[in-house]
Amino acid sequence: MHSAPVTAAPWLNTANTDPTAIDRIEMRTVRLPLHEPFETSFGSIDSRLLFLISIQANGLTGWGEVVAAEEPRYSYETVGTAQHVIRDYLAPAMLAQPISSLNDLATRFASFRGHNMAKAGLELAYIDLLAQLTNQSLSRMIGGTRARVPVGVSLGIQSTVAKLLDRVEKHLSDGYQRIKLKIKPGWDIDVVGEVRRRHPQIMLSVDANSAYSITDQNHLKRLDEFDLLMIEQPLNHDDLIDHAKLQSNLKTAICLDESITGPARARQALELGSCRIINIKIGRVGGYSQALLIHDLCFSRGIPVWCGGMLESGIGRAHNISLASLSGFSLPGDISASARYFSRDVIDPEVYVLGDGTVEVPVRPGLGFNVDIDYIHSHTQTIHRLHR
Ligand code: OSB
Ligand code: MG
Repeated sequence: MHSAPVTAAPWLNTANTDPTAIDRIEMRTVRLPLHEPFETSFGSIDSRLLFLISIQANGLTGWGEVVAAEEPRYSYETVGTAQHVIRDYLAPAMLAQPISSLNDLATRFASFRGHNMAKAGLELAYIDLLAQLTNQSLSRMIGGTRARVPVGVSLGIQSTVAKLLDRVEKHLSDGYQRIKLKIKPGWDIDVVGEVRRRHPQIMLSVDANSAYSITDQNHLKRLDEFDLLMIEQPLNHDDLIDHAKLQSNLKTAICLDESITGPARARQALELGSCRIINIKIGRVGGYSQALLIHDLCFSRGIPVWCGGMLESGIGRAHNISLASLSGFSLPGDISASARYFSRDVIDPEVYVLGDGTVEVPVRPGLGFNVDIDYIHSHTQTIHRLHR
């Protein structure tokens, strides 16, 4: 069954280069319009305010992305809180002395509570830099084993079922291996039933983003008849207990997203039986250091994981692809083509989905994509530079 070796990731604890002295950290906000509004149970957005991080050391630039949204809906973090926490706490800790390993950086960050997306943005930039310094791809750096990763697409709530069916068909014909439907009360059983009737064989899942409570148990049980791959985060964002109750009454696997804020929560969720699948987002859990620990925990227990998405630019997307190349990521990730969200991405080439519903894992050193700095400049709203 699970005979392949777990993540090697020796650099987690041991340095494989001389300590890296970071010269400068740059925080930048960039607004990109979305092709079409993205609606979840939180509401609808029609543009994405990206928060990009670049760090400089040894004449190289490492890129990361803070995935926080503008409003504290999915998470309490926002672009504003992340700017504050990075500027006043995390960047000074990062610049204080040369960094000897990811573990060294994660240990410095651990003394500040929460703000996982802010921490992750800096970890991403550090790992990109380290990959360039050691002349290897991000995937190779973290012990990835896949040359291509399977991908699915997350479809927002639409104004009509006909429009949704249209989106489903388009993305199936683009090759996506799994369709995920956002649901909320009033946009659930009938809609999912309609999609299932039209597409009896596809890998189909739903994501409620916490729109239900345990008193909706009988309602949610009706989803069992649609042979779904999973029901993602049906209940409260910080709940594990009610999810365990619900899971014991459902045939369909529950996947937790919002509730899994780190390795300890992942362990607790598995011990309580709150879910059978875990969605790993590097931002939500606080960086590669934490994502790898959750991956390894789940791998050792035979729990499938997959890589979630946060409407990232190509920079965050490139990091997600590398994460999803680890052996435990056995289910399709929310890693769509750049063109799914943006008419033009900040990387070149953009992320493409191949006809078989996979994305190629880059082999070039670092991110594996060129960062289109001119395009970024042209859409930049704010820049803050922090120096050693
Ligand atoms: O719950 O997975 C989620 C987007 C923003 C915030 C939360 C979620 C999502 C998505 C889209 O579902 C995933 C993506 O394609 O980036
Ligand atoms: Mg989700």
